[in-house]
Amino acid sequence: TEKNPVKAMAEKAVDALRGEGPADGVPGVPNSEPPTVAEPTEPREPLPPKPDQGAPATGTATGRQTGAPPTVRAQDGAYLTTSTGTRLYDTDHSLKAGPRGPVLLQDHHLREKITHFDHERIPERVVHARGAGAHGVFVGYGTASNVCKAALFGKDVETPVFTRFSTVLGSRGSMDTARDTRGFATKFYTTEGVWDLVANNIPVFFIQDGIKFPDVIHAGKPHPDREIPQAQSAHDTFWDFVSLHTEATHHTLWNMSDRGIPRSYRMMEGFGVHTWRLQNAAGETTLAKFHWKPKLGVHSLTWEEAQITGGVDPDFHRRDLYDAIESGAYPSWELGIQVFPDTPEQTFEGIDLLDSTKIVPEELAPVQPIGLLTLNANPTNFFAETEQVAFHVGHLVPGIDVTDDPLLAGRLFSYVDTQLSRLGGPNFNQIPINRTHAPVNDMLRDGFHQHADHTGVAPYKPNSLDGGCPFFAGADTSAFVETPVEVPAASKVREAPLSYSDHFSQPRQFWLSMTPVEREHIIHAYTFELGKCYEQAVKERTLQTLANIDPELCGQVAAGLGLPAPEPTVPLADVQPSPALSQLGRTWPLDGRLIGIVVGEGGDLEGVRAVRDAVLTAGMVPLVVAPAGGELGAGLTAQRTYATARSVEFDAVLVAGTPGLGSDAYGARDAKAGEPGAGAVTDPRVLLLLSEAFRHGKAIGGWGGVEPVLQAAGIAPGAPGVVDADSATGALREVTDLMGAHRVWERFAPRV
Ligand code: HDE
Repeated sequence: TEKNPVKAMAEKAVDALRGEGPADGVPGVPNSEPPTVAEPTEPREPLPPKPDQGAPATGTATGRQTGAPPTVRAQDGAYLTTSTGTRLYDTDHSLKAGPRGPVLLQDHHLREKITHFDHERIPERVVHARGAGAHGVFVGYGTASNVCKAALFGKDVETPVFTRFSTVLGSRGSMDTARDTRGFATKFYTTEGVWDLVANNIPVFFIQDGIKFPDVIHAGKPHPDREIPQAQSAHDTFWDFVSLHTEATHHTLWNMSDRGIPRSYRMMEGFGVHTWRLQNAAGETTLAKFHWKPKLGVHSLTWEEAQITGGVDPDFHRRDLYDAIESGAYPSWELGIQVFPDTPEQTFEGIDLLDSTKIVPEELAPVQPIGLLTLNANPTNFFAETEQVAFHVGHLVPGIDVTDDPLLAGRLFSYVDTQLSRLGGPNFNQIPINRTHAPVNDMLRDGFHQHADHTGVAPYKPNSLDGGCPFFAGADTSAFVETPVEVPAASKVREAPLSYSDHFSQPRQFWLSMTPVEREHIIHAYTFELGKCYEQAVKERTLQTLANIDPELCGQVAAGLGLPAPEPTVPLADVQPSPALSQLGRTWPLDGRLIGIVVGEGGDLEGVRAVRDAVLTAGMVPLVVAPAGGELGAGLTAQRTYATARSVEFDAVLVAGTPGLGSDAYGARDAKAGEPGAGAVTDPRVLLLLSEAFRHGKAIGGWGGVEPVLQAAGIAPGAPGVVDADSATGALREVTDLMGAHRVWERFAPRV
């Protein structure tokens, strides 16, 4: 019988690939190189999807209920197919007229593959382009029920969530550790629909009115002519704007504080910024501000660490979040609310609750815990989940409503609008990561990327043809039930209330609430950023805003810039410090912290193993740093080498003392303990690691006669936070005690 021609062609192609058979071509010239690494040939089932990647538990965007066919998954079956499921025998060669002939237009597979690839990118977010996300669960404490009827706050109610953290200014590929505000957006898939709490790690904003958003972002983004600098505020246009637009002073000061350079997404607070209106089951309303409090405490990088990390590991925060979750060190935050009576003035203790450049100090209105968020699963596919997730401040559930904050009004418009161009049409809520877990029956129809097969003929109300369906819910179970807030009779104006013109009293309060070390960091930050500006007028104007915050701050920054310090133009506000604003002075759990353990040729491997095991038992991550990779003996493997390790990765460093911490590369291998030159010939990369760790205030512990090595790194014996112990575990014990405070703060010598 005649051979099936397609099969014959396939066999021939496979033979040619394996280099086993002749194929048509130029005589003597092989058609393809034989593969050097063979692919497995046996088909196997693809890995099962993670449970959290499934379709919504109940209902889908189509309004179908449980029991409906699951969402179509990508990657089913073992064989390569086209996008329409037709199996393929080759995806490596275009269809040609002979092996050296022209490519034929009729190659549908080539065209499908290239066309799809050409359209793989979507526009990045206009702000918050760079981010990282994770799945998790929110559990209500039941403590909010007296002020808010939202089902998710009920006692022990579990709600699945997806959280995305982000920087604001940089592009998708920019570094994580830029000095910037961080986004902290959470999508709650509640039984009553989706609630998005689109928060930041800074509780105030640059502007009081949404209409100014394009201005502040245009000023912060790279200069339009050269498109530099990337992901930074240290340039003229940013400081030009914020020095002219003094309502930005408070947010800018937070950015210049350590809050602008978090240690980890896991160690940031989150703030809903605006005041929201809550409603309880009895219909009573309360004004509230939302706060996320990290269980691990609020911690930051030092500026030098942030800069080094930007080059050494631009994915530092993304990696930290992913690794922590993968290793089971699930980060968690308590959600809390500050509550205020819903009075017609909408002020609290004289603070305008509709002004998003103001906080209400926690000492005046304590943050009351209402639930716990735990992030416990990484995304399976970054694009599908983290990139396509679409947050919107108008995604609200019954019990949570907006106020008249004009900044919030701008956001209510912007978040849907931006998805139309970013996600290509109005059906972005049907993308799996955005789907509600509640049944949908919305009468919205058609549009680009419509996934629903809507039934019925009457997507309008009132109707009789679909039996009057869908019906209205009662006011008690609906969102957007307007509270009859009185709007004072007024004329249409483009104006702000008088209270919005106080731009300096809360910045002064923030400054006065900082410890001396934190103030020193703020001075350095302003001096650095303004030092990067070219325009004299911009520097001078910014010094004027600093003078209106505090003369000491202004004087120190002016000295750093070599400029005179101006006098304040407003009376310095008489404000009480708010100690809750400081990050220092407490101790915190160490879950998922990284400890570098440096060992040299012939070092104390038994000691290294003992501390590695103890670090793991304590829920932290040990990373052994050796001169070269591979097995070290004593059951140890090097996770980092002198070439790949950098101090910024570690929260603390342990050093197994002599014999030598040298390496072949630096000819130090033979330097043994006690011999002349031991220590002095320590590999310079180890010295750099130690001196940086010291400079950045990290705990350092050694054993086995580590003193010469420390001295070679410029670290004086007995310096604060430097432990020279008798044993490996002794060193670890003292180092972990020090780590609870995050850094050895005594190493920083503040001037103010
Ligand atoms: Fe946003 N913001 N924003 N913002 N915002 C966006 O929406 C906007 C503001 C925040 O991980 C955009 O989907 C306006 C305050 C976060 O996907 C856009 C104004 C706060 C994220 C937008 C603000 C935020 C965004 C861009 C002033 C803290 C990232 C992409 C009126 C409470 C969400 C997108 C994510 C993203 C507009 C001010 C937080 C353009 C107009 C205040 C965390 O719609």
